[in-house]
Amino acid sequence: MTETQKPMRIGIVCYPTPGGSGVVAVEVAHALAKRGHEVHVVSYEVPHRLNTLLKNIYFHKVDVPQYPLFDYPPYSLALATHLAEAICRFDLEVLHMHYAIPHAISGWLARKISGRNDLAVVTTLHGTDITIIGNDPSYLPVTRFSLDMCDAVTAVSNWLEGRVHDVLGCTCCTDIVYNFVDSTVYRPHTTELGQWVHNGSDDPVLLHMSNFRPVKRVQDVVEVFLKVREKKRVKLLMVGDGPELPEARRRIEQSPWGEDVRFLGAQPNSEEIFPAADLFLMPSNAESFGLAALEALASGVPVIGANVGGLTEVVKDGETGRLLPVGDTAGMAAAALELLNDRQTLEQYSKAGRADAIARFSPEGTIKRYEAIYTRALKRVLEEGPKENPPHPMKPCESFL
Ligand code: GMT
Repeated sequence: MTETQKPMRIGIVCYPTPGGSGVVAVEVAHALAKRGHEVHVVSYEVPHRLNTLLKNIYFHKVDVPQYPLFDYPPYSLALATHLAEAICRFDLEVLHMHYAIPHAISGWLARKISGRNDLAVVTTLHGTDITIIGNDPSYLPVTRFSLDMCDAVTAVSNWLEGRVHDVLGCTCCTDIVYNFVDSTVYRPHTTELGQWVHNGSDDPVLLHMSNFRPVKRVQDVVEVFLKVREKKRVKLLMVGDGPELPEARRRIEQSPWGEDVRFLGAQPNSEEIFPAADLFLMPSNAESFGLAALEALASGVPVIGANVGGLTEVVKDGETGRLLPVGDTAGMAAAALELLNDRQTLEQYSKAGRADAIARFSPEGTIKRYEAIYTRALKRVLEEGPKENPPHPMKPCESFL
């Protein structure tokens, strides 16, 4: 912490599931706690990766009561109530919401309920909260309103920042704060898993790790593997779970190469998995950042992916990986083969990727950015009070009716 940075009491709200936004929120919480801030994490389950044994970290579970009348229990209201309680009980100064829906509006409501006009509400946008779900006609007005009423809004890439204005029509000023990686944790090293996967052979390993949702284009991962495997002995490691998993498994089992693929399911220690790979595959339809790609780079694993969204800001095409058009599995397979057949270039990419991850995505730099944003947001709210009126009052029929 800088000498002028005094410790703050910060509430962090996130999804507890293994997705990137929850992982980023928890890593931010850990890093803030290590820097002496008091951090209160609020969610409906203990988030994946949260280490509550760390000094300065507290976890508060949101209970969502069921009632026969509720087909859809209102989580956003239960969250607002729990947050208001936490604001008062722990005298929170800042609420940092990760993923706009529904967290941003719950934060706004919690401040109203608590009557604490000196509390700053900051929201970090992660991707589909703007590009897909936040933009759905049923949510767009509330997404726009809740972001416009925040004291600060951040986006995880330049690309996503552009979408805030284009897609939502928000005029909120959005800071770009890249996600980060701890390169002392994500680093090239020999792992037991690597030895197990190689199973005594020198065959290179392709890795895919995700939540296996359609946006990840997992079937393209299978396609790339099959195309590479026709030309070269390689193995494929599939890590994660989700709706696309059964189909991927079926296609692999029907291919002649089933023996060369391992499906590990969702795993907690991804830092032990990346170093086992030679290349990481991320052929997604959309990525506002691509945290797993960054973790791969820090682990010394070049990325073969799609040239979409914020992924182009994380992976340097031709230096730390190769980015090709979405769906170009032939191009991705060719790029993978080119690198695997040229160990010297692969090594060069691996070193460059790790060096770039350390240089551009360090935890220290990111946390200092967040501290500065909290301080600025607090100053704003203390001097001007919470915003009262949205800059874009909704017009009749503007949304969907
Ligand atoms: O936006 C989502 O799809 C969910 C979110 C998550 O919780 O996994 O993923 C997004 O946030 C990550 C962390 O900032 C980014 O690394 C991912 O690129 C982003 N996913 C998409 O844009 C599809």
